[in-house]
Amino acid sequence: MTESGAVVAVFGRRYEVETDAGQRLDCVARGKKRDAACGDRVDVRRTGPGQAVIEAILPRRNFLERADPYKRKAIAANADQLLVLVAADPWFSDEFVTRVLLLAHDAGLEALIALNKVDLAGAPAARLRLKPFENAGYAVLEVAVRPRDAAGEKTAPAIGTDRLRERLAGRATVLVGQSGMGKSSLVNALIPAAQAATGELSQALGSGRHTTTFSRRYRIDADSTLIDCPGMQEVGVFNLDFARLVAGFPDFTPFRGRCRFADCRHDREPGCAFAGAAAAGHIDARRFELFCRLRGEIGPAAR
Ligand SMILES: Nc1nc2c(ncn2[C@@H]2O[C@H](COP(=O)(O)OP(=O)(O)O)[C@@H](O)[C@H]2O)c(=O)[nH]1
Ligand SMILES: [Mg+2]
Ligand SMILES: [Zn+2]
Repeated sequence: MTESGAVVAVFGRRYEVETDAGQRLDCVARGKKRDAACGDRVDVRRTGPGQAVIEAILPRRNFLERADPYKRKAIAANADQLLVLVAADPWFSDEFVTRVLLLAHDAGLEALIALNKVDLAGAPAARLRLKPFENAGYAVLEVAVRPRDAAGEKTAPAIGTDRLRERLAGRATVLVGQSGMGKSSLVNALIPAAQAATGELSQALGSGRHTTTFSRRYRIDADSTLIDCPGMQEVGVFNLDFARLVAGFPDFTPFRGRCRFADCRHDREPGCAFAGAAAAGHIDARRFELFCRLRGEIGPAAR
């Protein structure tokens, strides 16, 4: 007998499935079913008390994944949007942000950026670093999910979380960010029962070093979920091809089809409209630089 449910956590090769009857099962998967991701609808068959095997992954509305030349890695399935968390401190990588936004676009997810820790002195520099993304049309929300008070000790009330909650309401959101940006703190602010291990805690437990793939879907309310993907450091885009890479830079759209050569790779060819637009400041120079870097990394996209 099989039962249906949803994958609510992935730890390496173990999957936690919540059945439609509300039971949590510890599951394993074989073959193709190993790329089950948080948010997947699955059929499971029980093998013992609280244990089951994933028999089938049901058709997906969408699938967010990353890839390097050797391996594709599932991130989440059936989500509505992606939330990239960056922070005023430590310094975030705009390349990381560019990569995840690209993957989200390719998977058909909406995307938004949240700048956390705006209580810290690094906020103005971080804002400046996000300008190209705002200009490209991405929404940027400012938050401080776990601000320090003046003494730098006790935690002060969170800032901006109400607006963020509005953006998450009624939707399935994938949360990504480099480590230290405040993902666990955000999860704890939105879902008090979550008790995700934050920086200090995971350091205290000495777990800062181990890098088991791990993602978990949290329920904010009856129709809003948040999928936390803490272990994501490298974001390969090898699963994209050239056309999909170009499509993933919405701010370049006005210049598409305007290059001298129809098959322009936007790589120093004469009459390249992208390069021209970047030189003239119509396209952000940094965005174009990152585009050029990623162009060297995409694969043949055999799907
Ligand atoms: N000042 C300040 N610190 C924060 C804020 N949010 C999180 N932090 C701190 O940033 C560190 C990393 O947070 P954590 O949630 O573990 O980040 P994660 O690695 O993305 O899960 C912790 O020491 C948090 O207390 C904030 O809004 N303001
Ligand atoms: Mg964390
Ligand atoms: Zn071109």
